[in-house]
Amino acid sequence: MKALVIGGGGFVGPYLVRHLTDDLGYKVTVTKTVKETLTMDNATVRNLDILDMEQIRTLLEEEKADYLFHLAAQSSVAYSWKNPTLTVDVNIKGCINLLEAIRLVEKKPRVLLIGSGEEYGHIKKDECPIIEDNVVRPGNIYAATKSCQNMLGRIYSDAYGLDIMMVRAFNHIGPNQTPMFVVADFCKQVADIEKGKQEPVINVGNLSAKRDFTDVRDVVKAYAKLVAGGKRGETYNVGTGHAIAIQDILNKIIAMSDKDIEVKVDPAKLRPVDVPIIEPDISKIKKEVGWEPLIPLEQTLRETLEHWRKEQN
Ligand code: A2R
Repeated sequence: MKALVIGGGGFVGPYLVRHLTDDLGYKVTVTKTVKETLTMDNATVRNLDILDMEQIRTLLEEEKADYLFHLAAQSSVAYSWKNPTLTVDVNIKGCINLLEAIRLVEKKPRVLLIGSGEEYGHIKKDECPIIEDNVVRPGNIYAATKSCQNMLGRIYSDAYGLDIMMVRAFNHIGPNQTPMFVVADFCKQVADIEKGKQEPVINVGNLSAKRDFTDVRDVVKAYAKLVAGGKRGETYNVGTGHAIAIQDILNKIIAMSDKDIEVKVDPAKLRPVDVPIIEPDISKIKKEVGWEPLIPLEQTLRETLEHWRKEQN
């Protein structure tokens, strides 16, 4: 099997590529942006800007992949408030460029579009755990763009018969994630404190929000199973099925350190709108492709903290 990973220079890409090559034996080409550095042992790395449709078309014609994973995105909710135009460009225009290019080439891959649990937005109490057919009420700009991507995927699947599946991935975490995301941010701050680079005060945003956290190594296995065995035009939740308060995550990380750490709310880390709870129902993906997460949260948190401790050295 030949797989093409678009936007593989970020957090998830290298984990996905390693799973596809090392565990599944696929031949893989992965794209990154010009400014990124990415070296993968068993995969071909190419530059791609998804805002340029001709570049995508050439890539598809040359690669003739069986499976395509679309990871490229402006993936930060916080940054989407700061730069909504870029977020809309990359996440919506980039996606339509990709879908159009696929429509126009002869060898069409099975496609997995990576959306987000954020798409559900303002979830009502009785809607949790949330199923894929629930109404979506995106609560931020990133979520709105991912929801639009999901609709485009469905439209291209229905109108042109393209073999496209969509996922709504809930928060995924692990070593190497940028500290723009909450768990990496907390772990980095704790490692900085341990190294004496930061006062023993950890700066936090909204701690009451409840989110579902899955290890990235479990998440990429879900993606591989879905692109191979998912149903055309369908959307699948990817998560653990159990939301946890950010406060509890913070407590677990602090408990892994022997430093006495104070917690301080930093207004700069509070988002303009926050959604109180996001928790998925994962029975659809379990039933249809037999995936479920295996790595316990404590292990992921420990390994992420270890990663940041090593970064200090
Ligand atoms: O912005 P950069 O240079 O870090 O590159 C990001 C890339 N990307 C692009 N690729 C091609 N053409 C563009 N115009 C473009 N703009 C951004 O997408 C980055 O390498 C990649 C996304 O990686 P991360 O931001 O690290 O996201 P992550 O955590 O790997 O999540 C993968 C997917 C995303 O669609 C998320 O929204 C979703 O899973 O949760």
